[in-house]
Amino acid sequence: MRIIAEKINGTRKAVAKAIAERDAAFIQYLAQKQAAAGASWMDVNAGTHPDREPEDLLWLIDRVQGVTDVPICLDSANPAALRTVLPAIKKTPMINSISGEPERLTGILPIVAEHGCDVIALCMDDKGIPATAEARLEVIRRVFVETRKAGVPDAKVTVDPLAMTIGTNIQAGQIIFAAMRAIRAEFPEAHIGCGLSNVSFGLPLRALINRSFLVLALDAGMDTAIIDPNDRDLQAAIYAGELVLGRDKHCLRYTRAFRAGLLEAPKTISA
Ligand code: THG
Repeated sequence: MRIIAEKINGTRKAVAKAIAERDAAFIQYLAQKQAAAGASWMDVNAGTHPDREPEDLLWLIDRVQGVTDVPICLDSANPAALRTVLPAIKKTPMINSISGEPERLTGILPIVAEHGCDVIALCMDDKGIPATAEARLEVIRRVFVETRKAGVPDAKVTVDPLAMTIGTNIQAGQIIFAAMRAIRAEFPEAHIGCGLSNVSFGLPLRALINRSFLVLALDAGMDTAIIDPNDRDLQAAIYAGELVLGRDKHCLRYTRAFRAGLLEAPKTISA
């Protein structure tokens, strides 16, 4: 599983405060902890102040790059912010995200193509998130027409089918798994990834639901997860899930993770 570490996100209260106070130590603590837990990319999101986003994002990136060389996943829909920070980035970043929305395709896709970035493509357009798996596939087909036209190889695209809240639609899980299987079949070179935060919204014991969702999504073709890599229970479920699905030759990664003490308590870091 490719892991995009989610904790450096300015929509979280503690991170918003750290950005406002330029608390480098806190950001670097999160970066180091997530890197040590095996992050493949470090998602960096400066929050919801469009006027301050370019400078806040640049500050965050400089802090992260000061303590780890894990590549960055730029979580921004703001072309101006992306263009501001790109010259300062050491390793080619992933960009999170484009979608079928025309302004994202015109504003962000050229940046992705120009810099040879990986990119996350959301299954939505200017009309919102389609209700069915088939309609999400329709949207993403149109996005692939554009990424291919721009010269971005399918293997650099991670499709996010956008997991919705099961508490308000008991079919939401099945819709996502069907979308993942259809994407895997039609775009075999592309990656599939999503975040978990919406899945369990409004329900008790959210972590339990997220964990079950993630293991079932593995079987549906998901290979990239936007998660807290320090969540031991979630990591343990991934190792065990990949083992059971036959994706861990000689059970090597599972047994190695066990011996390294990665599959047991403590549950997560506190920040
Ligand atoms: N798809 C894509 N990008 C995304 C998302 C997605 N980026 C943002 C988000 N979703 C994933 N990132 C986070 C970051 C932090 C948290 C959840 C998702 C988080 N949540 C706390 C929790 O769940 O307990 C509560 C917030 C807090 O700590 O203040 O930490 O789906 N492409």
